[in-house]
Amino acid sequence: MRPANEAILVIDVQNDFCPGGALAVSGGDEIVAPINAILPEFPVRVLTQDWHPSDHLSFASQHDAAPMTTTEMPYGTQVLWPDHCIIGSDGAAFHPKLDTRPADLVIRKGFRREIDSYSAFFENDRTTPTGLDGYLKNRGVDTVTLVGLATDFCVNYSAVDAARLGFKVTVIESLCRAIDFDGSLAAAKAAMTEAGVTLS
Ligand code: VGL
Ligand code: ZN
Repeated sequence: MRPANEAILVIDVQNDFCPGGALAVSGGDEIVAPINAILPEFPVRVLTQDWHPSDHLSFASQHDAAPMTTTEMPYGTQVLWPDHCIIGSDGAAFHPKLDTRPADLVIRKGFRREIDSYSAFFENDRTTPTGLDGYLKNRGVDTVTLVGLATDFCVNYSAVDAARLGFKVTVIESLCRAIDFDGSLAAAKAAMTEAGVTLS
């Protein structure tokens, strides 16, 4: 068991991000078994779940636009995604093989129509908090390890925010998979490194 100040954050290991899902990440299901294996090593365990209303403004369908194009939102440029992780749907459920029983907390994010939320800590305006920072600090956590989907979006944003909030941050790359669209993986790795995140 790791020391009491360490948490694992398992980001968005959900059906829609796994093969066959609405926003499938190649190899997304390969990380499930090894995540199950390391989860019990951490004294604090948090799972996140992307959780959107069916008319969420990150969906291309709401803009009559093609998926994977971009639009300008009040908080900046937003990638327009296929409809995914709709509240209560099978696609939004955790991968059936993910062992969710050891989790202490499930953080849902992206539930406000007007704003996307890649990060487990802040919505995409980078200021509206999810509450996770307070939860972790209240539990005495100062060190976090991130795994999950997708490396270049939700893992990246969560890791960079965690570093910005003063946590010591490691991303285990072998327990993540990327969307890797339009150079996003290389950009994400550069952003994480720049923020002081350890890529292991
Ligand atoms: C994610 C795109 C849209 C992710 C979530 O979990 O990385 N990516 N919503
Ligand atoms: Zn989403």
